[in-house]
Parts: sequence; structure tokens; C-alpha cells
Amino acid sequence: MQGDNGGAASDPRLKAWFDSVDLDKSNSIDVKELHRALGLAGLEFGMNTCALLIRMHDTDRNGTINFDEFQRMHNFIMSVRASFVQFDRDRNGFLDREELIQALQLNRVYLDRQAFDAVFESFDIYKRNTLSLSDYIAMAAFLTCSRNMFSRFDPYKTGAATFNFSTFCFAMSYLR
Ligand SMILES: [Ca+2]
Ligand SMILES: [Ca+2]
Repeated sequence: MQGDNGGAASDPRLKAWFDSVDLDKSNSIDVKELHRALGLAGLEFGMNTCALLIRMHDTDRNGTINFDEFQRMHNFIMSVRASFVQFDRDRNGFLDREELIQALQLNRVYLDRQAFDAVFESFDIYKRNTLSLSDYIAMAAFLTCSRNMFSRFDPYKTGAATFNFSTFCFAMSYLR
């Protein structure tokens, strides 16, 4: 589920899109600009998800997205979208639970059934028992950030970590 950042030459169409998204011409994209732009692109995200997408790509940690960071965000979204299309076998624009399990396995995300159901239900906000592309991208961002945050608490990759209340709140504040 990670977007790939090959450092390829930038796409002039992507730069044109970035400039059109950057309404106040600050050379950076803030959460409101991102929310509006993704909505225009048909991706309906809550502000929290837009903020999470910014946090996970904000390499210089200034709270906004410059063009380099934007390219990596774009790559992430496109790679998640490609996996959505691949697993939406009946092409109805939604992933059901079985399709989602396969998609996660391909991305080497292994959750037990209780955790899988909890994650699925938290992103199936309209209780349709399926995930739309927007839901799926939001979930992929959450899982990618969860994995990154977990690995900070499991530096030797034992598969387990210990949290106290402070470190748990620290981790959760990055993910909300
Ligand atoms: Ca801006
Ligand atoms: Ca930044």
C-alpha cells in the first residue's frame, strides 16, 4: 500500500494541477485546498482523512504539501486506486469484505478477523457493507500510517510493542 516514489521527472500536467489546487498561490497545499481538490476529483474525504494524507506525506513537517510532497501523495493515491480497481472484480465501484481481504493480503497487511472487521466497519461509515474508492483510500492511508507508527514502537520487528497511556495517545494522535 505504499505509494512509490521513484524520483521520476515530474509530470507537467501534475504541476498544472498542483498550481490549480493551490488557490492562494502559496506554493503549498493546505488541508482545505486538498479537501476541495480531491472532492472535485470525485474523492469525498472527511477533513481528518485529508489531514492524515498531509501528515503522511509532509516530509519537511511544515504542515502543508509542496510539489515534491504532492507528487508522492499522488503516487500513493494512484497506487491504492490501482489496487482497488484490481480487486473490484465485478466492477461495481465497491469492495466487499472478501475482495478487501484479498487486497490487504496482496499488500501484506495481515489482521485477525476481529481487527479486520473493526477496521472495515470504521471505514464503512454509511453501513453499506462495502467500501467505495474514497473509503478504501482513507483506510489505506490509515493502515499505512498505523504500520509506520507501530514500527517506531517495534524497532526490532518482533511483531509486538508495548504502550503506556502516553505513548498510546502519542500514536493515536498521529492517526486520527
Ligand atoms: Ca496554498
Ligand atoms: Ca510540507
